[in-house]
Amino acid sequence: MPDEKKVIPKKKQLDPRELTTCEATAMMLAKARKDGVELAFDRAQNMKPCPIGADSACCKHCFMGPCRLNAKDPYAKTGVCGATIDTIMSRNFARAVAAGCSAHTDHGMAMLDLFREVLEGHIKDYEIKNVQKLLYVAKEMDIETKDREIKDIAMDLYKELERTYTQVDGEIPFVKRVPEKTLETWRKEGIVPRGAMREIMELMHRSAIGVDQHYANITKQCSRVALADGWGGSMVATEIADILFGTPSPVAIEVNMGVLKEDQVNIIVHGHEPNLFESMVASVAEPTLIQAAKDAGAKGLNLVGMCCSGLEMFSRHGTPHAGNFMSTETILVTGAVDAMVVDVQCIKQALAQVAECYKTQLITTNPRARIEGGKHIEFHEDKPKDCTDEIVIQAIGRFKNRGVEVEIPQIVNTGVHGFSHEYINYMLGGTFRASYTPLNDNIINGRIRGVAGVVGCNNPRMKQDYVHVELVKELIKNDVLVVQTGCSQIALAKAGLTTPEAAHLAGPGLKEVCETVGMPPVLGLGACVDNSRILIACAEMVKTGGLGESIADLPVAGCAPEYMSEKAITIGQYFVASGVFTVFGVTFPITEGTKFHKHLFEELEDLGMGKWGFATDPFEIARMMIAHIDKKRKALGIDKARERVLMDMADRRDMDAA
Ligand code: BF8
Repeated sequence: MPDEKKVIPKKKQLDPRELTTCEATAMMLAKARKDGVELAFDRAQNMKPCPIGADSACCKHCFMGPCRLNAKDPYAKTGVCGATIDTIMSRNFARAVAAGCSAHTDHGMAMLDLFREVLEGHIKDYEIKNVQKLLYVAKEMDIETKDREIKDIAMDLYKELERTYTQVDGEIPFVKRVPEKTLETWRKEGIVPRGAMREIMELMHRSAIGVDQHYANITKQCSRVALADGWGGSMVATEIADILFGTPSPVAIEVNMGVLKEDQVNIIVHGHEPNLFESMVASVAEPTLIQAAKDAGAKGLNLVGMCCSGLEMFSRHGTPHAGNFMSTETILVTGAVDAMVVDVQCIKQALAQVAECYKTQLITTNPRARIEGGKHIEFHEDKPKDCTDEIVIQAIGRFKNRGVEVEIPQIVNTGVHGFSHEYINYMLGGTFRASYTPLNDNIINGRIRGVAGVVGCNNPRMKQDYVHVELVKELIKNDVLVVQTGCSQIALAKAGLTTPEAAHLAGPGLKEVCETVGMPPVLGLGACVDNSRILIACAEMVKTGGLGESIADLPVAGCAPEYMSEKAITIGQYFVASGVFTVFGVTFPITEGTKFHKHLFEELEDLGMGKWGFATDPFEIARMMIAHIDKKRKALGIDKARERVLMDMADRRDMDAA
């Protein structure tokens, strides 16, 4: 039983199976209720979203208000200053984009700081693991590599990439990767990012009272900030993590709560920065700590991940993964977690209280993110194991005196994840002719109808994982290859769709390609910052040829069907600005029938970019994405090829039947 003092009174409660399709989460939600412990699922039932905020019809950027407009009659009144509904909504949207970009770019800058400190010799526990990637990125950035020391090349790369953040004028370095025509559109629209700090600063300025009061102009700066994330901060985070820790390649992983072991010391790492997790890997391999665990009666140390840093770790090391965003509280209900270690982003504050109920220590490690009730053991990159060894010692102490009932749902699923864009290149093209040509050819000949990115969070306003899984099933059934990042891929891994065997659920064309190559129809590409890998894959598809001249020409679409974070809004905006039709589920912070709505959902496409879409039903989302892919196929003149392939397939079926 949990600590009696922390028992929370019961309120309105829906059946767990109405709230999640994850069986382990449902089991632990039921247990939490039995134990009288309230979770986010329950709080969401008992707190309706603010209806004015949900329509983005409230302005609180000055203190003459907050001003409330009526979404049902949006132009009937304005704020005290005269701000219209369009100004108010675009300012609110801008602040979300700025916050999301700040999260990813601060993460990316932290990775770059680590890179510099390693190069300068101040940090000795990490090193450049992937010289090949370093040279590849350096060459792309026009850095001389011939006959030079690796360290000198790396330092030049550091200086070049630092511009992503600090540059006050010019264009961020990774625009070199953007297809020419896409870049032309950005230049025409004045949305090529200079440096992330400058762009975020300008957006915060422009969205303040009395500054930018034209929704279309505010949207331009939103795009500029969002692009500074996707082609800037996030891309740097991905590339530096690959250089320091290795580029992922496909690895079989175990996922779900059954990865916890009752007879071992279970340590969960949940967050976003891979350096903490990398050091945890070193600590749990420490013979003295393994012995200490055994002396405490445990069979060993069991390190597992959750959310995004977990995704980075299973992609690089095959570390087991316990679940996605809406399982981070429920996993504590197992009583089996001896330490939950967190760094930054997507850490629910309530974890501290739930952890306390089950006598688990919630350990914060990052100076940017402390939680009341959590124990803080600060992580310093120059002596990382001081922190992570101490965490292991604390976890062993808790194992010795668990003092709570342990109940682990015995559910383990497997998947194959870790598909970097480099690996897609190699996988389809082979060692000696690595290229995107086979992917493009299969799209042109219609075996693959198009590519969809299905990414992002869980949100307790939706049945956990349901939309992710049904949407992806529908897409692959229609020959759409799915690429994934973030919590979404854990939903699909739990549903068994990230294995090569899942090819039988795909349409005939995609199935044939998957079976020939031996790949799953759903490819996990890593954490949310690794959406940059999807951008690079799109750029490669354009450069390879045959599918148009800009990203906006590609038969691709994106979706975050259960999103909850501001980071997702930023990601959505950078995909839209890059040329991708992007559909969001759950809710969208906007009032329909307004000029700002028309701008985001229609007009951006006329400017040569992508556009936003919104739907909550997975089959409707799939319909919208497939219709868009077909529209692009038609514009490219390859819709006929697809019809021919389908006839071939029908012919083959007839032959088989004969
Ligand atoms: O960055 S998918 S819930 S964990 S925000 Fe968060 Fe959403 Fe998960 Fe990672 Ni991304």
